[in-house]
Amino acid sequence: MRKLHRLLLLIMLLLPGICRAEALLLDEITVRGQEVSPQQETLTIREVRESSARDMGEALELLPGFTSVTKGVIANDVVLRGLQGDDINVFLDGVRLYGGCPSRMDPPSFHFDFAEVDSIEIIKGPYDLYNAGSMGGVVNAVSKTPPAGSSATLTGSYGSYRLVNLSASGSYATEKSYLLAGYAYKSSDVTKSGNGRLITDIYSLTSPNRYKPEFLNSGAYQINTFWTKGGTTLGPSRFSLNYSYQDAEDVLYPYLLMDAEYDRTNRINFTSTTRITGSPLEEVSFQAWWNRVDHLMNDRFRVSSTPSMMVTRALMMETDSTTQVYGAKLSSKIAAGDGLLELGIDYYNRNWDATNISAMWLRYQPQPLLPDVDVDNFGAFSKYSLPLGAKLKFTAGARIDFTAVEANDLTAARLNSLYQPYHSGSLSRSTDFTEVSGNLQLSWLPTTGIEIFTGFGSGVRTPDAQELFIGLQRSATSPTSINWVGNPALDASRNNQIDVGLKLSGDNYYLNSSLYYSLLDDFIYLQEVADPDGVGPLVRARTYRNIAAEMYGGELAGQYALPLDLYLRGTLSYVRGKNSASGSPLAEIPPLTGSASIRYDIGSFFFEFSERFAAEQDRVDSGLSEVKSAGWGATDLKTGVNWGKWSATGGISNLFDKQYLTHLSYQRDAFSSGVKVPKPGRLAYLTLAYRY
Ligand SMILES: [Cu+2]
Repeated sequence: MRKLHRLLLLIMLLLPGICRAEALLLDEITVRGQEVSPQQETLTIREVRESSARDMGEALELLPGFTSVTKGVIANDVVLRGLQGDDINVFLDGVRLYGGCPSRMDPPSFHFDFAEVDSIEIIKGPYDLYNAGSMGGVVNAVSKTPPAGSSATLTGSYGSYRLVNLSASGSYATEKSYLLAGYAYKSSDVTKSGNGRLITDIYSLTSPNRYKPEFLNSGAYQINTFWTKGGTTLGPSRFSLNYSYQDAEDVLYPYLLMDAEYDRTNRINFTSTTRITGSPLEEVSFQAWWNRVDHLMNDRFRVSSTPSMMVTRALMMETDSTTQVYGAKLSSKIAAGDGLLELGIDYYNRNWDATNISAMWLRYQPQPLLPDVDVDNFGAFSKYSLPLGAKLKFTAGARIDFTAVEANDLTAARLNSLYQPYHSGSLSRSTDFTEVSGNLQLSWLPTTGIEIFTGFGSGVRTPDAQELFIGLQRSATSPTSINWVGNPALDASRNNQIDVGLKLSGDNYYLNSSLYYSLLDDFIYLQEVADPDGVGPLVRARTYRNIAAEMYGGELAGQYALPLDLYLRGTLSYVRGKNSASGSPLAEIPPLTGSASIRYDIGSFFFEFSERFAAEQDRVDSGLSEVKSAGWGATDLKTGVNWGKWSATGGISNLFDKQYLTHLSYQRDAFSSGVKVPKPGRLAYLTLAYRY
């Protein structure tokens, strides 16, 4: 397989090309400066392609307000303004998609490939009413729709540690119909961090979680993705249907106690849009989708799986997990007065089921880690946008959701013996929520090039299956043992947020600044609870509680075109979180983070020098044993050429081989080892692309 990949690369290298310059950057300045409102962002796939990002979590770090959680070489999880996991929605084409792993090995964005994606749209804050649960914002990747005629794209990257990214896609489109198909392969060996050590080599020589010597320097992931999409127009209606399959094999997660043996994902999405003329009802859209992820993780690569009196199989622990989501949405656009009214209803069901086996008490005890939990959500939304003259635009909307959750495989006996001792009040294996959310937004354009935005939003998200019903009982023999139990009595989290934004733009610059303040009611937060009776078989546990919290911060981003085809760009992000009851800092909050770059770009050639940096984070939650992290800075170089249908980009990230860690770690993991994974050291990469 690897030989074939090298051959493909070589063929692409040797084929000739033709020169043609494109002034992409000035266009981007115009789009960012004028077409996107201050609480929104877009990331073009060009920016992603130029970077060494392996996944969306890393790619989004190019935008202010975004950081990511690192657990290994790939599968970085998206964090927006300090909110992560279910506090934000991460979708592809509006499709709700979840990972199978209870430790977020495979966050939603892991399950599609960059090659499928055209752009990524972001709404920061509780201003998305189309979807349930966009409490902290929404990240929606938009897949490609092919241009007229036939087209094809081939890209190949090769880099340090045998990094390989290959993709091929082709499409054919007539005026009315189109069909596209694509395939992507990516793999890499384990990378080294700035101190020259493999990122798998972070454990002490006595830790049972350390990798067996033969797996320390092995493949870090191997991912194959296949997708196809077709569309047609019939009278006033447009239809599209998409199917994708992804297979990820042997993905290493040094941060956790286990690695993924496989993640297998199937996705189907159907959309239709009907335009109506001569009636106030202008457009009706319908979308229906289904997806499923099968995930298997175990400790086969770790010393903990070494045969012993207790370990009588090839592994000491394993989790087999499956998640499935299906849903539908009906929405409409109606001309109402001088404004536009959008009305819609939607439904989704998510099932999540995971079984853990661990060698305990001299046998392999299966446990319903996620006891076949069904979440059913019914929602209705409305949004009204009204231009008030040429300079003011007012938008208001509301959403109501009814959510029912049931843990089908949680027996009364297990609920009483494992969950109840850690909680007061009588627990049940089902719960439901009725929640209203809404927002008001006003944007004012006093003069060309100035936009002022202000918004107030109240967004909600319901607790997920894991926060409500995870159940993991560990052996009471070790003093460090800790159980994980959900809290079936959790309330939904609510984010009441005020935003103010200012955007300045001209022909050759834009500057976007935003400030926000959030009051979080019933914010779902981790809590450590003591051993309920001080004796076995139960030990202390981690569970979830609703707390009152507040967060505030801001972002600054700008780009400026200098003479001589030089461009300056910079970003700065800050967020501060506080547990209102205890007064202590919230855990997992990124420090002050930023970037600065200078780029020479004439369309056919570019060269960029950039610096990414983060301050020290000393605001930590010591109650969760969170530790401070040091500040850091890393330098990246990128260059590229375009010859018409051909382009080549390459770069070196972390040029000076700095050893650094990002502050975030996903403490909400039942299987986190407590040891952080450093970011990669120096990495070189080269990407060739051919498009026609
Ligand atoms: Cu997993």
